[in-house]
Amino acid sequence: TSTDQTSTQPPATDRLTLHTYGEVSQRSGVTGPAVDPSAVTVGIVHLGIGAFHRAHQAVFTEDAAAAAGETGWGILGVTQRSTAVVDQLVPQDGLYGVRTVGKDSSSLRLVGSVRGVAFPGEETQRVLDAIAAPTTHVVTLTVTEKGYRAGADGRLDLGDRDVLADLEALVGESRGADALARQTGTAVQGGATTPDVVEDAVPARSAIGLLVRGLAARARAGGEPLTVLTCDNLLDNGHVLEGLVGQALDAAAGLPGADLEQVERLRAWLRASVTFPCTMVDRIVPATTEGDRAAAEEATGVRDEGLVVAEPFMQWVIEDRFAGPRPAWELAGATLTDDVAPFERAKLRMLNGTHSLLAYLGSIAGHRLIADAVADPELLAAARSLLVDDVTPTLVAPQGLDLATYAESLLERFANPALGHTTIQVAMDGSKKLPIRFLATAADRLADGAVPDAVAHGVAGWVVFVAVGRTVAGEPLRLDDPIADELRAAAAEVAGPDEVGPVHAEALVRRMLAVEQVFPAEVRDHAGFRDAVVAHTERLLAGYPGR
Ligand code: CS2
Repeated sequence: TSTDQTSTQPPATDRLTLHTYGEVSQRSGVTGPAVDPSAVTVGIVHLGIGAFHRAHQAVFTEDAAAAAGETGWGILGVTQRSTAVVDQLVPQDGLYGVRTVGKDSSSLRLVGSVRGVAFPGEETQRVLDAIAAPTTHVVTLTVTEKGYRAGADGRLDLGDRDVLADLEALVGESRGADALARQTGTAVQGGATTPDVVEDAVPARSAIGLLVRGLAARARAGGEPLTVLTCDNLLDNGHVLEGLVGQALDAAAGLPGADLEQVERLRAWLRASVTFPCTMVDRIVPATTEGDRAAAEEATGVRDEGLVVAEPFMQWVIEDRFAGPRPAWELAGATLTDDVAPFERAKLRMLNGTHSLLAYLGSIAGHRLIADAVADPELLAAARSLLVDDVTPTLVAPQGLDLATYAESLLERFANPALGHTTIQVAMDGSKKLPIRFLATAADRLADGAVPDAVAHGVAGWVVFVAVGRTVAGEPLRLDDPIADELRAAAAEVAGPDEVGPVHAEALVRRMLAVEQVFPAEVRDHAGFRDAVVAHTERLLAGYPGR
C-alpha cells in the first residue's frame, strides 16, 4: 500500500532554505552567500533564469552588491520555458549553490541574490509590475539565441504566433490603461499612479513580447529610466535587441485597435530613457546532473534542487551605457568599456565557434564530452586550425588580449573532464548558432579570398550530425533545434532519413547549404567553400561502417 511505501523511504533531507542556509554556510568547503538574502530587495528583473544566469550574472551581481555594501540589487528571475526552475527555487526561498569544478578540485558557493522566481504563464502581471517598478533599474536577459524570435533576415519574426499574441496583449493593455485614465481623470503619462488596470494580464508567450509589454507598462507608470542588458551569445546583442523591440512596436502599431499616439509616446520614451548596452558573457555551465546534486548534498547536508555547476573561469564585458543606476559590477571583476565588439567577436568566433566544431565532430565520433572531443588528436588539430588559421585573421585583438594565448586557454578550458559538459548540449540549436559562430568567420575569409577549411570541416560535422543522426558506432544523436523538422526534411530529400549508405555527399551538402535560415548567400554560393564542405562531408560519411 502507499502507506508501506512511505514508511520504507528514507526521511526526506531538508532543502536549502532561508532557515537552513545559515548552518550550511558554516560548513568547511562552503562559502557565501556574500549578502544577507533577507536584507536584499529586487532591483533587477532577469528574463530566462536558467543555469547560466545563476552561475554568471547572479554571482557577479551578488559580489558587486557585497563589495559596494548595497542591498537594492536582488533579482526577480523569470523563467520562460517551464515551471521547473520555479519548483527548484521557490521552495528554497530563491537560494541555490554554484558548484565550481576545476580540473582537480571543486568548491561550493551559495548565492542569495535571487529574491523571487516567476513563470509568466500565470504571473505575467507580477513580471510587468516588476519591470514597471521605479525600484527596478535593469532588465537582463539570457533567453538563448532562439529566444529572440528573429527570422532568417534577422528581423522579428512576425509569423511567430507567440510574438503576435504578446503584441495583441500589448495593444489591449495600452487601451485598458487609457480607459482607466479617462475614468479617473489621470493622464496616462502622468506618472502619478501605477495603472493597475489589468488585474490578470494575458499570459506572456515570448520573452521578447514580455519585454515589450514590460517596457510599455513602465512608460505608463511614470517612465523612470531603464537599462535593458542582453547577455546572450548574439553578435552586437544590444543593438539586435533594440532593433527587435523597435520592430515589435512597428508591428503593434499596425494591429487593429492600436493607439498610434501611444505607440509614438512609447517610442519617444525608449529613445530618451532606455538603453540597450552590448555585453560579452563567458562561463562554461553544463547541465546539472543528479551526481552533482548528490555531491553537493554530501557537502552541505541539505538538498539543493537549484544547484548549478560551472568552470572556475568567468568573464563579463559590458558596454558602459546605462540609463540609470547599476550594480558596481566592476568591483566583482566585470569589465566596463566603451566598445564590447572586439571582445564579443573574439569570444563568439573563437570560444563558441570551436565549441560547436568539437560538438558536431565530437558527437558523431562518439565522444560524449567536450573534454573527450578535445582530447582526440584529430579533433584537437581541427579546433586549433579553426582558431589559428580561420578565425584569428578575421579579428582585431581586444585591448590586453593576445589571441594566440587566448586560443590555447580555450583549449585548456574545454579539456576539463570534471565539468562533464556534453557534446550534445553544445550541439543544440545549430541553425541559430552556425551563422554567428562559423559563417561570419567564413564570410570574412571568403571576402579576403581565402577558403576557411576548418570552418568547412565544422559545417560538414553539422551536416552529418543533422543528416545521419547517429554516431559512427550507431548510437542515436538527438537533433534539438527550432527548425529540426525542416532540417530533417531537407536531409531526407537526398537520403532516406536513416540511410547512411546511399547518401551522396555533394547532393547532401548542396541541399543543406540551401537552408536560407542558416546560410547567407555569400557563403552558400561560394563554390570553393562548398567543395571544401563536400570533401569533409565525404570523409566523415566514410567513417560510418558499411560505406
Ligand atoms: C556553448 C556555450 O552551449 C553552447 O553553445 O558554446 O553555452 C558556452 O559554453 C558559453 O558561451 C561559454 O561562455
